[in-house]
Amino acid sequence: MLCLYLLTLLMPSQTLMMALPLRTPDLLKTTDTNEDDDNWTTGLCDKKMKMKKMQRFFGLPPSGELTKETLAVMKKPRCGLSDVEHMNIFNGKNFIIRITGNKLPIPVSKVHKVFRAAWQLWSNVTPLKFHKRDRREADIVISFYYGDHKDGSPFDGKGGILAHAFAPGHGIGGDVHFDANESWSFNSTGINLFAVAIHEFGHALGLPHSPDPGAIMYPPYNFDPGYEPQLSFQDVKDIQKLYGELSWIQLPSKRPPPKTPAKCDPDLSFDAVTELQQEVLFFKDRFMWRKHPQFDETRITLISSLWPDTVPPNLDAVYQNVIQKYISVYYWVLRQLNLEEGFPRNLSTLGFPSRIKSVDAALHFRNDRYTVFFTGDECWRYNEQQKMMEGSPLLIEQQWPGIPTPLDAAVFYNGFTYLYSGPYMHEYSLSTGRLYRVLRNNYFLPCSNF
Ligand SMILES: [Ca+2]
Ligand SMILES: [Ca+2]
Ligand SMILES: [Ca+2]
Ligand SMILES: [Zn+2]
Ligand SMILES: [Zn+2]
Repeated sequence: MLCLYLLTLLMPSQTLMMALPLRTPDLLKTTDTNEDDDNWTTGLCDKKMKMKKMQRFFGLPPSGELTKETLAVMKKPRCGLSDVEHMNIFNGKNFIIRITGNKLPIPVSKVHKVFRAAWQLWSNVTPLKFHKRDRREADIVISFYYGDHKDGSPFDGKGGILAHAFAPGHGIGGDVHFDANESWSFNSTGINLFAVAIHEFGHALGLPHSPDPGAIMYPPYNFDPGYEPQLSFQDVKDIQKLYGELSWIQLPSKRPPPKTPAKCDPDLSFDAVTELQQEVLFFKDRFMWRKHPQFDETRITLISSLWPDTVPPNLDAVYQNVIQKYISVYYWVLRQLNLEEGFPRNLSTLGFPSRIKSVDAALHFRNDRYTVFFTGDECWRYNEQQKMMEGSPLLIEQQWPGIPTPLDAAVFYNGFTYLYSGPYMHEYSLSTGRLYRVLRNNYFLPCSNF
């Protein structure tokens, strides 16, 4: 249960909004579709198509333009394999592993332990067996290299490419190389060796990159200190397709691997929903969907792809605040992409009594400059200008009749109020407060399956 956080977004002024990466002039230019048509023979179109493909892969609005946000994703530390690499598989099920080179600033015995734990994750769910040997002929040779190491893919120093692996095959096939210039670590400082090793061993066994942001085979490095690296449901499915399966019962944890939330899941519920500039963001666990008015598609992506890794998963409530000044609370305030100084703070300093440990949802009324917080079957009205709670809480059912409590999330969108509870969202008129429709949560994402 990690639901103690309230994340508030500040959108102070129009000028600042324009400076934000989510809405650069570049992005706005993409509505001009004629440019695409005019240039399609010149190769520019091809470039744009590639950019769009890349943006889709990472859950960004597929504008085809090199936006600041796209650039940020491209600059993230990542694996050196191209996302369209053709892969094959090993014939056998028993692999000899050799670890070479002792030139590391981290203890070798610990490195070996990390590698063993990493390949065990793969052998836990398949009939594959790994044996570490020091003899020369090995299927998978693991090495750390500086810069150019004569395999046609030189490393680039600290940052950028972290490691690469060769698809299964003879000789260099199945081998894994780590960039010795990285600050490898066993925790969240620097680059976590365990997380990268699991990913690279996946390649060594024949797995390509996965577009599932919850998969270990997703290309950008995204170690989250609150989340132990592990194979996701998709990773397990993919490796079992290549080498055969073991049942979940044989898994040491006896628990099925974590599944990335799916927008077509009829039971899908949200942790929080908010407007952010022209977009609507839907949060779930470590993930979010971004609905942009210019693009029909909504792709899932990691929350950490937009905000710093310090923002926790399983958010309680998120809202975009148009007023600049803030008070002390146990919550998170982000200005643009950065955490505001002094946050997170205690929720009680907002004026909540000590019995309120977390909020379920928040709704920000920008014109009247107040925010409604939902807790259990109550709602609290917080005056953003005077920075104080207004009076006692009211019962939610008095304000919004027909909504089951507690709520999961709340948002204004297209002139309506949407309150989320379980797999349904309730659409209320902004002016009359009347309940219009009860819809599936994925109505806006959308899911075409039903
Ligand atoms: Ca090899
Ligand atoms: Ca590097
Ligand atoms: Ca919530
Ligand atoms: Zn990779
Ligand atoms: Zn190499």
